[in-house]
Amino acid sequence: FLTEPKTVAIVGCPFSGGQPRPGVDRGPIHLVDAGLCDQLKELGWEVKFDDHHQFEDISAASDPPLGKLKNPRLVSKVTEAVAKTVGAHARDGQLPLTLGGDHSLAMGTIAGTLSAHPDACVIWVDAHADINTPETTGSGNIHGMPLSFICSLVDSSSLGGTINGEPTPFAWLDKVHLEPGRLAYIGLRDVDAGEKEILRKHKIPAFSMHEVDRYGIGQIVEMALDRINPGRDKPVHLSFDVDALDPTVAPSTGTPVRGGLTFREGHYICERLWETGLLVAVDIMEVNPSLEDEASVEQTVAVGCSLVRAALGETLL
Ligand code: Z70
Ligand code: MN
Ligand code: MN
Ligand code: MN
Repeated sequence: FLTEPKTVAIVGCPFSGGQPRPGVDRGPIHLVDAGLCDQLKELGWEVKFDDHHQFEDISAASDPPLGKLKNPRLVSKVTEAVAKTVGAHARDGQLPLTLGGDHSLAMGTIAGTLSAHPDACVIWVDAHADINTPETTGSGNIHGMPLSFICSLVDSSSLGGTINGEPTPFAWLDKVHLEPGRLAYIGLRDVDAGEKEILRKHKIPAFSMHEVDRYGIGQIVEMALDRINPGRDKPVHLSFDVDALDPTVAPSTGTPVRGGLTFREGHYICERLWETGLLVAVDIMEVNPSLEDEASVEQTVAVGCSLVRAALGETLL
């Protein structure tokens, strides 16, 4: 799916409006400053990186909540811009690598991928399911909801229609649609009751830490691919929230949850997806350099870079 010479387009997204903790917008800056571009050139990639995305700002005063949703107009504007950028790179045969920023950005990255590869499927590596709807969300934080929008689970009365009686700003997502059966999760361990119901209702393949323990990561990745990509012929988008990793591995993230993936399990997922030859887009999300001490930040940023290298073909031998 990628054209030669293989080119990675780094889309730096300093954005934190999908959740309340400041600092996650500095994640992409730290990942790039750690030398990610040179590391990828070292692996033989052409690297396109101009600068981090400059997003239009919408003041908090002109963006009051819609129902429970916080910063809805800002998140919509930013993710629409990301969708255009990621989509343009993907249609050029490049591999868009989006650095977050919070995970609401995946509304944009997956929409962009689908515009170039309509039959793409998604591997979502996360402690959380990020599939709350505007109705089921407890927090109102949109980083806990991107998949409900992408999979068109937001009912038509709210998507492109109204939320709490007001017109929603998410009409640009109306024609974007990922079949829930083309999404698989790995690493879940903090899923809200309403989300569990959604996963059951739509039969979304979900491999929690329990399944990782039971079958081992090698089998889990094949089981996930068997469900969403049985012929191993469809393009794959990897959306990796670093909180999928155990907090001892990636401490500097907004909502660490104990009992996560080991360093190797996280890397194995990336390596195996690269090995399939099907990978068309990668997101690394939720690195927050303002959390924990300096050593933890350095460790988390280094792990983020290392996951990217694993997904882009750094071989062990
Ligand atoms: C919860 C919510 C979430 C990340 C927290 C948490 C979602 N399900 N995602 N941290 N990365 O607010 O909807
Ligand atoms: Mn997430
Ligand atoms: Mn998460
Ligand atoms: Mn839709």
